[in-house]
Amino acid sequence: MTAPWWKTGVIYQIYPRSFMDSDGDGLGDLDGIRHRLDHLAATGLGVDAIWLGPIHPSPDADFGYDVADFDAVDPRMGGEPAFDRLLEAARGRGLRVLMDLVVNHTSDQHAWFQASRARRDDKDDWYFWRGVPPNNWASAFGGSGWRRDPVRGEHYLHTFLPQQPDLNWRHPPVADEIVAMMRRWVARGVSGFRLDVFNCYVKDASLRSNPRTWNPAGFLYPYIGQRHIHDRDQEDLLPVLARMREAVGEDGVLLGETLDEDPRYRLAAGYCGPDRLHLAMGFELLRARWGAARYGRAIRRWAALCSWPTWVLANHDFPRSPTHRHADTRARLDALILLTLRGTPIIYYGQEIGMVHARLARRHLRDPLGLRFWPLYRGRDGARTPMQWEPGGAGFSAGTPWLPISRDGRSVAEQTGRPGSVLETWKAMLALRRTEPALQLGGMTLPERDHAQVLTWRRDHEGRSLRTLVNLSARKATIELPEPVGETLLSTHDRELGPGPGLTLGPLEGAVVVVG
Ligand code: TEU
Repeated sequence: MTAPWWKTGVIYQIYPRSFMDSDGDGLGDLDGIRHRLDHLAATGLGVDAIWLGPIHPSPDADFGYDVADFDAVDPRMGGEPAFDRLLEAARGRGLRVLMDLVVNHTSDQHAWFQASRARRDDKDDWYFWRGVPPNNWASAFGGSGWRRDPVRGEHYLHTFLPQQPDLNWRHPPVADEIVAMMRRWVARGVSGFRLDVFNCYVKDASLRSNPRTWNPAGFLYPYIGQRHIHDRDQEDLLPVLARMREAVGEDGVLLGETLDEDPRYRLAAGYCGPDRLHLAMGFELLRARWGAARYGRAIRRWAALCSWPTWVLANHDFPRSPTHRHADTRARLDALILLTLRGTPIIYYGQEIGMVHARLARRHLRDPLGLRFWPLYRGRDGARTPMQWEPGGAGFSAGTPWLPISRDGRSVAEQTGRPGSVLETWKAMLALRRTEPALQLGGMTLPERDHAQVLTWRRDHEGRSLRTLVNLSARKATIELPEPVGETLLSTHDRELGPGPGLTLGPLEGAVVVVG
């Protein structure tokens, strides 16, 4: 039986506002993405699926994560016609398209919320309405999780911004409508969904307060002053996931993103299974600071939790890699790490050229989190700057980009065809992964003990054994392997590493070799 595409394939995350602008308004759009598909398909990187950040109409309180109409595509993105054109062009290149499903909450401008606050159209119970806040739940974006609505004269729940009221998933018509909407998008050609903070959909039936923690910062930021056990991760979520799983069909995928995937609360991985998610996102590795021991611990922990892990090293909510004197070399090693671990890799746009976190002036910030918590926390915009297609910030838009384009000298054009560039390393690693079933599906053996400098693991499949070796330190490293080393399939230093079993790796050198 052939393995499903979401196991063998590579997913590429696009932040649509920042990938490619086709009409010169400075905002990325779907025709722009369509014009750049050759960069992603077999003619370029050769990924298998693209995960589009939210493309529905949104007032942009949280830049698309506050949806005003789940059945429409934002006209600024090109509307439904542009989406249909993109789906067809992607299909023609063997690319699947996943949508970002943001249904823990809606925009406060959504018709459902407008009707609910006005007690119209049987939408009364589609949100959480109480005369006074019934518990201590806090917003992940600061302050209380309850806001008094002047129209209805009651308080409503918002896990995030007040402009993002939470849907009441215990009210049956909510799940019925969301699942029906999912089916409509699947019928249109969508291959699945990334589920935004899915573990928050269903709350405690009695809306009980969360137990407090003794974190003094909780007085300033109540969200971290409580253990989140009643505002998420409820058993009654599982039947919802089962219905969603059925909605995407045999060939579709559900990629779940939990809010706070901290294993102490709830194992994100535990939400995967034949009647629930296919994949769960884990941020252990993304959160780990650069270094073999820290990366090794993060890999070991997440791999042990998941029957089939996903791996990310960047995304739209976390800082990209910092500017560093070895930034490009590290970006090349990221390719060997992300693309040879057992599981499904998710590449974040720009990683393939080594885009680093942009440090934006306050006047350029758009993210509500950055605007609220600046300068303590400068928000997420630095990880969302426009894709750098050509030198000098050219190639993204004919207009003024919605966020400044980083002028760090990295661009697709400058790196295409240049031996040893970040882009050519990512392309070579992706090509190797496509030709090696051991890298797509093979078992993974981690070393008994982590080496202080070198990350390594072995991948085995049907008698073929490969080993990844990445020296994360800026010093030469020697390592004794448990087996002889054969051909070097990929080297960041363009050399044979073998025959081992003792090997020496140069500073920040990586390789994938045949072993055994
Ligand atoms: O993010 C959930 C989440 O983990 C973030 O709130 C994260 O804690 C925050 O961005 C600080 O890094 C999802 C989306 O990925 C995010 O973009 C949305 O803002 C959020 O949900 C609300 O929909």
